[in-house]
Amino acid sequence: MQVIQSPLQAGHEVPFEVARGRPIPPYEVSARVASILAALADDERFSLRAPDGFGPEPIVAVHEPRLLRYLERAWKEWRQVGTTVEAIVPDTILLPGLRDGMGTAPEPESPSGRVGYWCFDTMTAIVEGTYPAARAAVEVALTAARLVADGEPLAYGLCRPPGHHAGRAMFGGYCYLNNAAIAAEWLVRRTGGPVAVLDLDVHHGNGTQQIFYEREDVLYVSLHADPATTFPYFAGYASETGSGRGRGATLNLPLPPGAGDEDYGLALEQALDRIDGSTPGPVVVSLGLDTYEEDPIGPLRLTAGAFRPIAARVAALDRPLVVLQEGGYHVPTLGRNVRSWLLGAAGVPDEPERGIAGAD
Ligand code: Q9C
Ligand code: ZN
Repeated sequence: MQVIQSPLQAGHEVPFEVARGRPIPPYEVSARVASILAALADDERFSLRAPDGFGPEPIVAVHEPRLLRYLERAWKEWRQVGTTVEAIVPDTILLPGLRDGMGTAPEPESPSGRVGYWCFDTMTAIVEGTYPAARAAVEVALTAARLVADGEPLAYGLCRPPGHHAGRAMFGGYCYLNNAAIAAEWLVRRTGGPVAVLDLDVHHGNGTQQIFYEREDVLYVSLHADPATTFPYFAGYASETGSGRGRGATLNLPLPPGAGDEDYGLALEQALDRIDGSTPGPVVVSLGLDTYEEDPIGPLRLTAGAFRPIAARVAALDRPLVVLQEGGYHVPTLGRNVRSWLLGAAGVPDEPERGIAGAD
């Protein structure tokens, strides 16, 4: 199986995230990719390759062009005003209520104002290497999509930073550009047919849902921890089912905190039934391993042994799969869990797991 990855991801390393009012060490770190690459190394079933270039067109097909311009310029802009900044984080965020009844606000001119116009949280800092990494993650996703469109049954894009929380005109949740949505839209245009997105990250993919909410040709199906108690809090409820022409083309399956393999398996069957009943086309999988029981921020409790059978169930859809990396923050086991998932998706029979350096 082809594994697409870019060394530019390592240039995105934020110094902290602000959570519950405090700066803390970031969870979304490049060591995550090192863990994954180590687990896939020296195994001829995985062929590593670099992404191709696609240019900005597939990005602005799903994102507001001014968001892309903002991300491109943000770091330079802070430098130009002469402010010393370790990382760009908003302190004043455009909550819709602020403009209630008064129409829209213009994009501010100052760097401090601008970041709060585009970014919805305090955990998604911008550093010098952020934009190149985010652009590379998109190329990784599109290269995986192209391989699948050209006939591969399965490709894995090791995207970092992740993407599913980034919406049409906003970013957050460790995400800047929505890799999965960009790949899905590219596939719709390339194949002329429908595409499904199966979001298995523990957090609801609010950005992906938003981008396709009124679309009937992109089915969005997500299993995630209940947003009533888990980020992103403001989207991912079961009552959200799409609107307009997209009515019925969004399916949210929230799970209570603490849910384990069995509850998850039942919800997965519902998710797969929905996809199975839709017009055939490629499936973009937003693969988060933050459903794992040891994940430091995910409240679900999947065991390591669950990932391979979950992936085998997804593969049983018998549709082309573009698997894209989203979250997963228990670095010592992340690579092993990704590897289990990919082998399950590829239909490789069960085998004794290799030891993981540092994990046991
Ligand atoms: N400080 C993805 O998994 N909130 N994003 C974490 C702990 C942000 C997760 C709370 C979670 C974002 C792609
Ligand atoms: Zn997540």
